[in-house]
Amino acid sequence: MPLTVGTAGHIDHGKTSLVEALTGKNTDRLPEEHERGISIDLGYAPLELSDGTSLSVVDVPGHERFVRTMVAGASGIDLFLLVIDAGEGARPQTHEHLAILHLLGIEHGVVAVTKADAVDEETLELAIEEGRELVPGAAVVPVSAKTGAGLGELRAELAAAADCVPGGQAERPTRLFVDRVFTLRGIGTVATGTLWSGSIGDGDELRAEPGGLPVRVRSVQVHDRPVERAEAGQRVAVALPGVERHDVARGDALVVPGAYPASYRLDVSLDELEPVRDGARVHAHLGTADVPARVVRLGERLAQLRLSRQVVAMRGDRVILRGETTLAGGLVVDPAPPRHRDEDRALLVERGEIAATIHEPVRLDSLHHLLDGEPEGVERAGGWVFSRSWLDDLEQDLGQRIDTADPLDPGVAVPSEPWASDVLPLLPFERRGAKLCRAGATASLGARAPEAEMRERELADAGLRVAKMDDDELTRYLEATGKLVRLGDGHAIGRGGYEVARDVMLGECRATGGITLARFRDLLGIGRRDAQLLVERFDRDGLTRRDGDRRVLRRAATHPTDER
Ligand SMILES: Nc1nc2c(ncn2[C@@H]2O[C@H](COP(=O)(O)OP(=O)(O)OP(=O)(O)O)[C@@H](O)[C@H]2O)c(=O)[nH]1
Ligand SMILES: [Mg+2]
Repeated sequence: MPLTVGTAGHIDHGKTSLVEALTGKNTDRLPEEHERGISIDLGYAPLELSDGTSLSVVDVPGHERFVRTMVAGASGIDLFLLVIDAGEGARPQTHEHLAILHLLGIEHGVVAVTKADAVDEETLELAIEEGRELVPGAAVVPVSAKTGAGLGELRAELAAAADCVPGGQAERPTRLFVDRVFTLRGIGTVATGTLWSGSIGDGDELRAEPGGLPVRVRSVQVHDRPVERAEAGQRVAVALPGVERHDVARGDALVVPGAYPASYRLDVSLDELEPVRDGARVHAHLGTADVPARVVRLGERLAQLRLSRQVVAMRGDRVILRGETTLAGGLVVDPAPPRHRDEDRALLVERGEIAATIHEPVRLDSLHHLLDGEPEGVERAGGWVFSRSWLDDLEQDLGQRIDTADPLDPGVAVPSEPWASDVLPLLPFERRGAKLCRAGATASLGARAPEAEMRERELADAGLRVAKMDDDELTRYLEATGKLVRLGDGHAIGRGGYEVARDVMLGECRATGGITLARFRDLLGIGRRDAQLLVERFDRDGLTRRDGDRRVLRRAATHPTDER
């Protein structure tokens, strides 16, 4: 099983020299690194051990300004190689790096007390003792990169530590956190990174998340050597044909489509080095991503991280929170939680009681990162899951609103939520256009029936005369039951009157090609305002349109069978 080992330790303590002594490769490749004699960016080298263990070494910078780079390098490693200068002993970044390793859950590794050639026996003993106290449980090996002393023992201890690392990453879906992107002539964009899980090979169709950019993988290399497929734990370079250099960046992840959610929020269980207050603004490091974030405390131990960019996480991932210094680690409990400040929910999710967190509908496919298969004890409709009690509440609430709705116009607006079309058929209501009613409900007038009848008679008696309607409820009822036709400005006309007026208009238009307002008024013997209201209604009904001072028929109304 290929594994990645990451260096750690204070600036100038000899990390890069030790990696070179072990692997033969100088991992400082930037000119500035050579000029200043310090590491600035991450360096990589392969290390084959005599027992066949193949390790990828990630060399990290020790400078306090580059701790965030160290975090990017240390995320995803399996083993640590903590380097302590025999003459100097542990210094600030020795402690900070060690704390970060702890927060990342990296338990196995070796301590190298280096530059052994440069100190006397007693000083060396003191440094070894300090190493043992600092990292109980790890082998502490005195070495010299200069003379090569101790390197054999260091290799053996690395092999022994590698044996303790649990496997299992190979079975998970592919996820490669990108740490470098560059362009090679003739090849195009190349991305490198450590393969966290799964495998990657020529022709694989992946997504660069969080952007969701589809990519097709070409020519996979492990430490500059072409391979057919690379496995979890390996240091990988892949060509991405057709992808622009700036479409992918450090912090992105190449993943199997749909296997990991991209999310602006993470629910985490915190391990604090310093108290992290509610609302604190921090940098959240996950994989090679480094994202400004706000901490929303959910209680003693749990928090929701609100991120300024999406990240691609899964349950069990480790996050490092930093301000000026390293503040805390977080174990991801929910990689794509809803926006909430609900400790109970987070506690349930942490315990794996996912079904208990489901009330209103959530998409089933949004849960697959929290559990295998389907949650038990919840209702399902289409792609949605929700609780029985939520559905009962919905039925009750809609029922109540329908019952108190206007009896003349029964029903309530159909809920517009995305689940509506899947969930509403489960309820005993009837959908009529944009309304939801009790099955079989019709408009009824109740106690106002005599009043409505009287109004209806008045309108019928009025014939072609337009009436002002001042009772909105009655008007709507009479309209809904086909007794009147509404005109503009709060006016209406009885259905019979409307039909006579319309027929007169249609007859004239068909005979002469159009009708003026004056002609229409004269033919009906009504006032100018009433005539005006009527022709406006004809316009609205799509029967007529204006043409100079006349109304002419719209095409749909020119044929007699179109009359309604
Ligand atoms: N005498 C002696 N000097 C060493 C040994 N290892 C490293 N050095 C010297 O220590 C200095 C720092 O070594 P580096 O390997 O660059 O240290 P580093 O930990 O990688 O430093 P950063 O990456 O900047 O944190 C260099 O001048 C090395 O020559 C050693 O085993 N013996
Ligand atoms: Mg270095």
